[in-house]
Amino acid sequence: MPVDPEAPIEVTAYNWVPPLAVGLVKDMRVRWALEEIELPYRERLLGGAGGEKSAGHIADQPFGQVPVYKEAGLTLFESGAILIHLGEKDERLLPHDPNFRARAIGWMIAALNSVEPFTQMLFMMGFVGAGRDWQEEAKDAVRPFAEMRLAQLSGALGEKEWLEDSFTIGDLVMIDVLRAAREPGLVAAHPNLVTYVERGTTRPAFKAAMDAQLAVFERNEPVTA
Ligand SMILES: N[C@@H](CCC(=O)N[C@@H](CS)C(=O)NCC(=O)O)C(=O)O
Repeated sequence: MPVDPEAPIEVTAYNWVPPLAVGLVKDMRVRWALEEIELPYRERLLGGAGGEKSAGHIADQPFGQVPVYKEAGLTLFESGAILIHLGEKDERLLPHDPNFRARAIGWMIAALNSVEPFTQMLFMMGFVGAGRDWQEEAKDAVRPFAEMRLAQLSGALGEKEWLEDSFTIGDLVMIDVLRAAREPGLVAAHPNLVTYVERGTTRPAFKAAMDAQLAVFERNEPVTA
């Protein structure tokens, strides 16, 4: 279990989030990657999501978000950048072969830039549009784009276990994006994506990361930053 208050690596997370975000906060990606490569980390807890951001946090993360990753001499934000950095430490996340590595990074960017914008927009409309008369119309406008991307991804994955020859940060982020796509029927329409998400989320490292994120909320941890 890599959460260790004495560890040299620090990951910033929230001590509280709204119920719909529990288990989905993006420090999960960093926790999961660290668990995969068995690197211990300490947690730095910010007050609840949506609260006021301290100047210190804005200096670390200009958008006031989590995750932030720190190690000696380096403060890094953006989950994708953090995962590339961790992948450079360990080929269990990013293979050494340059072409394989480039394709793994490509898949990670596809998750962040080609799939997540649509799935996340649908997710957001579920709460920013709650009780508004335009909610269903707005979701109907976005849903076909999300459906198209998932159909394309399903075609690319086919019957393969992972997007490339072995599990990489491309799979880690893609699976994290897919498991957050809670719009009914969206992922379920593609049995190979359903089993792909199951394959990722039953990895012991994922489970350990999830337990660590949930433990913070369950313990109602005090803010440490
Ligand atoms: N692109 C960023 C997104 C991070 C992000 O969306 N963080 C959310 C939690 S999941 C957050 O801190 N939201 C609060 C806010 O935006 O003020 C990344 O991948 O690191």
